Amino acid sequence: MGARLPGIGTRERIVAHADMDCFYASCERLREPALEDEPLVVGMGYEPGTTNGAVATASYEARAFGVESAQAISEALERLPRKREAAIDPDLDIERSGFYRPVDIPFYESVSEDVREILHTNAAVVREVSIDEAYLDLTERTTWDEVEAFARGIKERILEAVGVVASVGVAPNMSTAKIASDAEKPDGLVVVRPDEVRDFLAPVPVEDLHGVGPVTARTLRERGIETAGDLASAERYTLISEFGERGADLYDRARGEDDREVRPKGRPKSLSRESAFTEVTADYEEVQERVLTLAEAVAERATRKDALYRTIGIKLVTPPFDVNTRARSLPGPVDDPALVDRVVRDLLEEFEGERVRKVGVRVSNLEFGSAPQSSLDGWAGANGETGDSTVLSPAGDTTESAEPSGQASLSEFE
Ligand code: TTP
Ligand code: MG
Repeated sequence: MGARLPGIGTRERIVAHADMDCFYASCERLREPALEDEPLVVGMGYEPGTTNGAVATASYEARAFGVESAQAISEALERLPRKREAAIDPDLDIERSGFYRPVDIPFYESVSEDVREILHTNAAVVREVSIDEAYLDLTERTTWDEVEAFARGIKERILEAVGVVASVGVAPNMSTAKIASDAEKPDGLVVVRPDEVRDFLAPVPVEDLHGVGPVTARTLRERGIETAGDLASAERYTLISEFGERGADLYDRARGEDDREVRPKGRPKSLSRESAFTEVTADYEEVQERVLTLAEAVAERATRKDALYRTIGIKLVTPPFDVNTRARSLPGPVDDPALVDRVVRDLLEEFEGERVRKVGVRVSNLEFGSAPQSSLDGWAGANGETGDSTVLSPAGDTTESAEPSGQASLSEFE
């Protein structure tokens, strides 16, 4: 698409990017208000006897101690000991300690769902990117003169109705909006008008650009390119010869040129939930209860999304880190929570007595909008399947996996 002439015939799109602040920590504070304003770390592996976990996120108070996402939990504990340790250890300063809570994805998903509802009410198009962020096309809903107040309204509604804080960035395109939402976190609201895009981007370090991971950033820095401004004034063809088509994208985005439309995500191929035990357990009842809770959540989600499934599967991670998957195919697509419960119980039986680290449930081979096979007995003749070739990915994603939608979504996860 060619360059736009500002103001003539075209109206710049108004794109917002919303990203919740320290999302998992904010969720924990919803159900435990005493954690408000406290250093709070959400992660795994901090309980005595467990070691190799990582930080999922840290509240901004905990970040002040140097704790951050993806850090080894041992390092986090060094920087910010647990409050309960500090209370009994005279060598530790209680003022320099914090609270630790385990990750609870199903709960965070439910909070995320509430936020999404508000986003959908306020924008014609919403592209959900992860559990706590989404792009909104606001072009039809507001104007450049009014968008700041409009975006503030969205933030207020999220805070009032859900109780979490969102940072929002507004710009004429997705890549700039994403940088804008990050620019004044926490509780940020940054509007970058069309004529301000180049100046806004110029000082942004290359690693903060959409699509630049650590490897690309290092290569760019070796070439003396440290900011978006440097990229924007580099030679386009040099970037292309070095990085291929991505070089062209980088160049364009550094100049604030990004024509991607905000489009809803493609339909998921599967719906899944997983959950890890704080400690490995061989208690079959405990395992079964957890699996059935997940099964119920997955079936409920499928119903809500009008998804019919032809395959129901479970996953068990056993020590050290063996991923076992079992799945059963049904003769036809169904939406039947009771059936999910039965199949999952059945598939699980073989693992009675096993030590289990983590469990998951997935429905797949989804169909949308067609009539379900009404019979429960549909699955009586279903063929059992086992093994990884079925549906559960060993990578263990905790949410749904989406169809590629034609957008360059890879860069969003680099
Ligand atoms: P982010 O939006 O990257 O982080 P955040 O919301 O905690 O903090 P902020 O946006 O204010 O900087 O990720 C959203 C959630 O995803 C986060 O709360 C926890 C989870 N997460 C992980 O589990 N591991 C990770 O390495 C990262 C980056 C996030
Ligand atoms: Mg966030």
